Amino acid sequence: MKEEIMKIKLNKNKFMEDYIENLQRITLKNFEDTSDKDKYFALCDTIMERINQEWRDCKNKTKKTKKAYYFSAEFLVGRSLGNNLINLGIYDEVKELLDEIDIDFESIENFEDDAALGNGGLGRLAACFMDSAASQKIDMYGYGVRYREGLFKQKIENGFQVEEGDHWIKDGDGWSIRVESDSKIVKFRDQTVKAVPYDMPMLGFENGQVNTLRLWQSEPFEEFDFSYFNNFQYDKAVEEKNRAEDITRVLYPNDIQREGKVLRLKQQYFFCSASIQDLVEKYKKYFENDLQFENFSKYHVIQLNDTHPIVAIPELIRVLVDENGIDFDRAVEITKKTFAFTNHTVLQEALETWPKDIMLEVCPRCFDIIEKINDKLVEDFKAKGLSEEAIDPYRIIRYDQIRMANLAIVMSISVNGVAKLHTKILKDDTFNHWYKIMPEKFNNKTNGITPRRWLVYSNIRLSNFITDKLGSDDWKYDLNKLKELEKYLEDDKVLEEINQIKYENKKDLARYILEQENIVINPDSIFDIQIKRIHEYKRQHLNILHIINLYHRLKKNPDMNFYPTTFILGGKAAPGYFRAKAIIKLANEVARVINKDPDVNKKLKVVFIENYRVSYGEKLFPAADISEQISTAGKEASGTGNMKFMLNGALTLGTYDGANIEIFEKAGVENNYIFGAKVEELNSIRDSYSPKEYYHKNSDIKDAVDSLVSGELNDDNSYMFLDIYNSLINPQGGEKADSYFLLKDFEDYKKVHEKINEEYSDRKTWDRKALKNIANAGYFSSDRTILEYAKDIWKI
Ligand code: 26V
Repeated sequence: MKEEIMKIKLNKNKFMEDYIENLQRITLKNFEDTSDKDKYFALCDTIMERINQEWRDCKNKTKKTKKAYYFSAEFLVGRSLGNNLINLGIYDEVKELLDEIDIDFESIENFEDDAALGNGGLGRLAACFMDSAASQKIDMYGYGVRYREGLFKQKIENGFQVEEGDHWIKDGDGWSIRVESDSKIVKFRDQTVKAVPYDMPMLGFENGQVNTLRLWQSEPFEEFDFSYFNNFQYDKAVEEKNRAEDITRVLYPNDIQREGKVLRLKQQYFFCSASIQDLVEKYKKYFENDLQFENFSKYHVIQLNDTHPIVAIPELIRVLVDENGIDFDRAVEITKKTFAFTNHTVLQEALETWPKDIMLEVCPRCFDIIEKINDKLVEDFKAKGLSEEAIDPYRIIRYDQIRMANLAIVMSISVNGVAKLHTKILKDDTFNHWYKIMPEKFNNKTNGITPRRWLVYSNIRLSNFITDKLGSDDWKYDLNKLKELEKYLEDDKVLEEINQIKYENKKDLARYILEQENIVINPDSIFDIQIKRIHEYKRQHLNILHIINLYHRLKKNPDMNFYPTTFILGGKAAPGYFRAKAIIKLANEVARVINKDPDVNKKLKVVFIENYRVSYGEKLFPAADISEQISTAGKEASGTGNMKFMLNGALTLGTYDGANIEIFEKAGVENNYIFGAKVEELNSIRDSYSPKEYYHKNSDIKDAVDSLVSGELNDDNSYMFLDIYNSLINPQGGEKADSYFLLKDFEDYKKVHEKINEEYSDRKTWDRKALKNIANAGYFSSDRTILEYAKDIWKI
């Protein structure tokens, strides 16, 4: 492995010369008159110039080889500058060079807006996969949407979430190349637009590989427009322009919750159509003799990231049949060998279905094709003697709704879940009917994270420590090598170093939080962190109810044995998800009350991070002592934040859910904190569960829940706290009480917190547990995950 590595040799003088030259050229200014922002963009330019040759070489040498295509409506890339420098192996050198001309790298870095082209886990996973594929020299292209506005920016006003637009490219985009000549025409029933690709280089880690992330932007189809201009119909022309640009104007901010909007399906069809056209066009160019597309599936495998890109399936059939004269049945056969499908959630509200009339309004031909596939499927089942009723769960179209997952399962070579437990639930439950008739399609690919961004770049102290202790940086290429750190488990000096690194990281975070949130926190306290999208199933309100109860107990009993703790929460709520917004208001209100109370605020602090995002995460993960992963068992498909915490030496406080289970397995249950009911138990009590019983029997639960409506906490007459209260013990309008089992798990959660609080003072034991977690995080590298996809599914 290592021999192949072509660390780009940095010719320092040349780099500096180019940089200053670029800076002055793009600004038409002398060096001393340029701004920090100019300096940031000139640095992007200089790096893009340096990788251009390798990028072209990679594109050229893979023209006629089998490639994987990762189709995803979301790529949550975050910032690229630091990461690209790390992957090029020139981070330190460039930092030093800039230093020589009095440019502070960190301050320039802040001029880069996050590319927040995703909601959460699913989008960030796609970005980690891009990094890992390039780092493992796997030829994988990403295909997606270039949203003009990324995920909204979150402002906290008087404790409430307020959303603001995120026009992330308003000052330019240093990391994309607009490839005008590869533009495609996408036809909707009522509109024709031009899809223009913007290519982002995805750099492998110190290996010379540059893959491509191709994001499509919707623009007016020119000829069409000009006719209006020529006829002086300016308003009409502008209107058409806007209508075209609307398609990729904004990322839908709904994580999990689905929304049946025409524009959303248009986005999906838009990027899938452009991408499929791109593949077919290139295939015809490089394999000009294969007019029958005999070998198409030998050269292409398309991985569908959840249900969002599934419309690519009928689109490939359409292009083959309507535009290339392939027979329908053959086109279906070719297509069936090309696609693979990943599911990312078992929550019913996220499994996409599209009403027939919307599909007809957007891409009528796709509906035709889906209907044909469905008819054939139903016919086959009938031929096998199945009754109408027995066929129902398999139908792709039912009650005029198109069930996208069913379409993908029929038409794919592989269906996978994203953690062991999740895949088991898919097989036993969600897709059990499919599993029964095609078990060979189902497989598990436990998620992972890229160690470059989430350790090498974001936690330099720990990264240097590891290299120092292992005597080389081989672990960056093969994260399993971290296992060798276990030889230091009994080495007091090394454990003390781990302790010191965490402490320095906590001081950094404390400084940053003071700057950003204007809250003073104590780096000597336990940092207990829960950062993720806000959702009832993730149970941030369990965390907050526990904090309320803890506060009351501390207040009543000031001499209580208690290790000072800082609870940090962060995350965005979907703008239309009232209860998730209520949870944010509650967190902020609890923080306000506690932080200003002199009786407790030396021991207890609560922080709600404003606008949690990738670049804030890079500061939070390295500083955590405790990683809160407290979803209701069976609900979190995998989780990936849990892995980032583990890799940075935090201990997991978690339920038996998603990848937590595998984390406990690898690092040892005794080195983490597990609590709560398991899936089997919850399944068996689901119908008889009575949260009121828990409420009446346990005075801590009653104390916490009552505080939602006692007047102690003020929700500014929004009725938000009453809504949370009702959801737990006083359900309205047919809703089930406490459907996420907070009250059932409360007592266990409280106990495990007490255990943590007690055990934290024995720092040597704690640090040993942290080391045990770091040493066993190797499995959770997305390098391992992507290699499994390549070997088991893609066969490349
Ligand atoms: C669904 C929808 C529905 C339509 C509107 C927009 C939208 C946007 C995103 C989603 C995806 C929900 C599924 C998801 O994000 N799952 C998460 O995937 C992570 C990566 O596999 C995994 O770690 C998390 O546990 C899982 O919740």
